[in-house]
Amino acid sequence: MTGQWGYAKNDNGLSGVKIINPDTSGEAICFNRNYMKITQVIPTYNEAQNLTVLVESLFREPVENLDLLIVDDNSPDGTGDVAESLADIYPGRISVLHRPGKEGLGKAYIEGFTMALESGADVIGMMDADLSHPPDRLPALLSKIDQADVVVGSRYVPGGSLDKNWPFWRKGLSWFGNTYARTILNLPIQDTTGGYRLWRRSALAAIPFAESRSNGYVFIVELAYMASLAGLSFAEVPIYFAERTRGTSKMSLKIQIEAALRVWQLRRLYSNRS
Ligand SMILES: Nc1nc2c(ncn2[C@@H]2O[C@H](COP(=O)(O)OP(=O)(O)OP(=O)(O)O)[C@@H](O)[C@H]2O)c(=O)[nH]1
Ligand SMILES: [Mg+2]
Repeated sequence: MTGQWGYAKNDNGLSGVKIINPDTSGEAICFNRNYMKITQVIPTYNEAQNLTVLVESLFREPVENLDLLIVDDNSPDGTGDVAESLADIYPGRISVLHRPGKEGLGKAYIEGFTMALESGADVIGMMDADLSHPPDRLPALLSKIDQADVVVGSRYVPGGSLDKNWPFWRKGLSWFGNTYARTILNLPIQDTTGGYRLWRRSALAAIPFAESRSNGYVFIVELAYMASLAGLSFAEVPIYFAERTRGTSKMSLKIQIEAALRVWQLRRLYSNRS
């Protein structure tokens, strides 16, 4: 690199290196992924058996400047303590947000996103802690962040798929829930319910995520809806979604009914605003 250089941010809020070339007295800003600070927000509730493997897998990936923000809702199985031990093992790379009790995925993400933005992250990620979202796809997701505001790890684009051991009816149910949300809200992505996503800082800051009152995974749908209404751009990267092998699912009939009804509510809510 010749000439003077220093850190800079482009219009999208992505950090890069600004090179001032004395020969041409021009400026070139090359935005290099190596200079972006990436904060992956990971909500946990009873994920003590999964968290260590997840963290080790993420840090094995060739992603510079990756740090993790674990948002634990006082899990009875001691996930919060596991998170603290991991923070000691990887100093400066893991923050842990301890919340007093289980309040749902939406509230955990709202607090996590707020903290990640305050800490100056350039890219803010979201993913489940149960290893359903493959850590080794993080570099592929990141490779698209200079092309789109939001990058979605997708089960429903060519190359993406659901757990090969799921019975036909379960795959059908997942496909139905996904298509239902996409059709009713007219979303421009194939995977509307999957929570493995990366956001440019400017994109997350542009949507009113903290106003969401969605609780279960419909929060994920609401975020996509907010992004779509805000005119943000999306890219989808195929992922294989594996069933959790350890710990128990937090999915319940109540959460599924909330999702089904809430999608219609969202449409009414946001059409009244515009
Ligand atoms: N902090 C926090 N995390 C939660 C809460 N509920 C779920 N999670 C976490 O959110 C992620 C996704 O969880 P769910 O959407 O409930 O899905 P799941 O339990 O994995 O269910 P399936 O994978 O569909 O079987 C996991 O990392 C959970 O530990 C909550 O109330 N608070
Ligand atoms: Mg899961």
